[in-house]
Amino acid sequence: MNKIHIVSNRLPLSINQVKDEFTFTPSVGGLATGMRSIYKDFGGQWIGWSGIPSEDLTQEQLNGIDEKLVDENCKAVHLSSEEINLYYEGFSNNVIWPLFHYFAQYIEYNVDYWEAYKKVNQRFADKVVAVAEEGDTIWVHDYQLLLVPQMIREKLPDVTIGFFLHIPFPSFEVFRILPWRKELISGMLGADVIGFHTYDYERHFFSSVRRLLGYEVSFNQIHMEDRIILGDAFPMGIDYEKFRSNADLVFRKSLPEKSDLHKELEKYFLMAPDRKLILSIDRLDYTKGIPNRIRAFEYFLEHYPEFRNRVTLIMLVVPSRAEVEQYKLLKSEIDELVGRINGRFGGINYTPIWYFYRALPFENLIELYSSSDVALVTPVRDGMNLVAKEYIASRVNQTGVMVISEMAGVAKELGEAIIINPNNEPEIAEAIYQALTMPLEEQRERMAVLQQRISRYDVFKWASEFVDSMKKVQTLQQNFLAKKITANIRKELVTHIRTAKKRAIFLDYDGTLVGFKNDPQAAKPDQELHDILTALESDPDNMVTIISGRDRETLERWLGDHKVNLITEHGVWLRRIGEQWEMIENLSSSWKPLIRPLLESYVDRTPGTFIEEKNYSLVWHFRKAEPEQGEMRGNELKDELHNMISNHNLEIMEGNKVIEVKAGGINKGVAAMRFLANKQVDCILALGDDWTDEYMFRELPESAITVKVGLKNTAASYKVESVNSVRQLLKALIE
Ligand code: GDG
Repeated sequence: MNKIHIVSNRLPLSINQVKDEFTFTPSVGGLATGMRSIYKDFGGQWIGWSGIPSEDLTQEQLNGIDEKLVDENCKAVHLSSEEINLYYEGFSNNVIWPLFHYFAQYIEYNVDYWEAYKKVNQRFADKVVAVAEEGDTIWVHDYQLLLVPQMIREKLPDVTIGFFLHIPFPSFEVFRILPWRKELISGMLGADVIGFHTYDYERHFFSSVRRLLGYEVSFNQIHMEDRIILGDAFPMGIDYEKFRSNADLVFRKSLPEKSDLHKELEKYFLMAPDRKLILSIDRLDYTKGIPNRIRAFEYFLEHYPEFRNRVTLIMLVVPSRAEVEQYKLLKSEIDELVGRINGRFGGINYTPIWYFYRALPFENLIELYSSSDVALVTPVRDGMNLVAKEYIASRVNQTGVMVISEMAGVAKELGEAIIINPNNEPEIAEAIYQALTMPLEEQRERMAVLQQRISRYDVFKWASEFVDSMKKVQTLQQNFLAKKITANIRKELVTHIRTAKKRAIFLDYDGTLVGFKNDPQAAKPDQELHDILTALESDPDNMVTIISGRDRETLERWLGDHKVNLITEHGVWLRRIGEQWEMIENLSSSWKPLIRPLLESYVDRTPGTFIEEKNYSLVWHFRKAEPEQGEMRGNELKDELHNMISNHNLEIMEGNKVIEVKAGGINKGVAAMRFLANKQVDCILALGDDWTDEYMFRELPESAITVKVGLKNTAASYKVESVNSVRQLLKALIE
């Protein structure tokens, strides 16, 4: 693998200025730690904002920073205060953040924010384009840069791009609210691998892709016109060993070495050994469920009076976005609640809530984790929540209880924790009680399992799994491209076909010669297609056959005047040029009354679907249904049909948004071979787009040139992207 470059809103360091001198302090956050190994090992650059508004510095100073950053393998994107206001505070934090955390009421719909977001995303992408070379891999991070993957792809179509979203991806019903929803999702789809913390976020994203852009999603792959994109869940981990070893040190420190906070904590327990501490740590944010937590604690003290004077909640709230109105209101609400509870239950020697509104050094953080009997993490929405994992890693003696909100991504990995609904205050109070009274043995049992899991999938494993996926997707794309008909391959194929003396050409109709329409009767041949067919049939050495799942009447009406053979209903009927229809195989339709009621029940229950009746088959069409409901009902129907037909000579065919039940024993492959029997041809060309055409690709002799329209796995020897590329190929044959 060539270089891997990282792109994130901030560089992994902060820049300190003393007069004209600049020094760097490395960031210690999870992302910086996890990525440091990746971008250094793979010799890449980190592209991000420097953290200083550009107008605060002269051009000379900016150049000076850029030069110094070279040694750190970093490239700065310099942003002005206005850009930060509009792109970062505005669109990122006042539009995407509330929307993706289900706080739609806080969204500020402001076109200036959106314009700045696009402009700044383009600045990031341009910086990447200036740095990256062909064959490199680029890993873009988070909600501030959703448009960057597509912007890079436009300039560097052949690089591999990964994107990881650190916050939740909301359900389609919420995501659709945004006026710029399609642009955002298209921006993300510039990537080859798209990662989320949980499978739920992943499936919400797929649902938006399907509904807004109509791309097919099969398992965890999105099939675009010219690429395959992998979506997957990669739950981010922490630097487990760092937390474990530092927590280990806390217990070994002599009294003089201990911090003031640590001494205070020890004093608290000295006053009464059966005292307990509950810990919560978060940034000040409405997603974190801080007021709920305080109210639940109040409810707990009310209902379990025996714990008054014995339990303290330590709340570390790190200031953030202090100038934004909602955050100001939240801060006053918290201040008020804390005041009320401390006033109500506190005393000379007892403060129910110790409230720190500031950031603390790492050492203090570890002391808090080590000293607290319970961690109470109650966000109303949280992408992952690393605090929960850090608490678990810091419990070196394996005691302690984790209470976690089911709305945090991390809850999926913490089956042994006490899981609560953050909006249910009595339930949280009950969980606090359960945690405080949990026998030590049970605590150890639960904690041991949690620790094992969190230590195995740490931040380094997370990063390397994501990198592995970016490698895997390269192989997938290569396999796809290997079969793709490029301009050169097309030239060779055309020469080969034209030198043949007698050619059999099999053409599927829908999805191959014409695009899909909501109403199947609207997919009539257009003038261009008529012209192509006329030119093809005018060469007596071309034997053209349209081979389709359509009924006889429609194809005859549309193409009857051409000098082409027609094979319909997936091979049931054949009309040779100038002759009458004949049946390729004798079939029965006596089964139809048994199957029709089942299909009708699906039509009744699934708006937009309908039944098409052919001579020897019944088809349920769901193209006009709501995409997800159609897919879901389609899967149900297939299942029911399989059970029903097991003892009958019937087949279920799955086409593009159709499920067809037909008499067994005949398919396009059998039909094509019957048609070719006793004919002298020295070149066979067959084109088709769906599952029913795969029979043809498999049955035809190996020397046949078989071409699949679309990206999916296929038995065909070649692929083209679209109906348009099919027409280009056919035109090249007749030119
Ligand atoms: C996003 C998503 C997702 C906190 N206070 C102090 C301090 N911290 C450290 C913690 C922890 C980190 O900050 C907070 O991590 P979170 O996971 O809670 O949230 P974010 O990183 O803000 O946000 C989130 C995450 O990305 C990763 O993908 O989990 O859901 O919102 O590491 O230890 N560190 C120090 N002093 C403090 O006072 N030193």
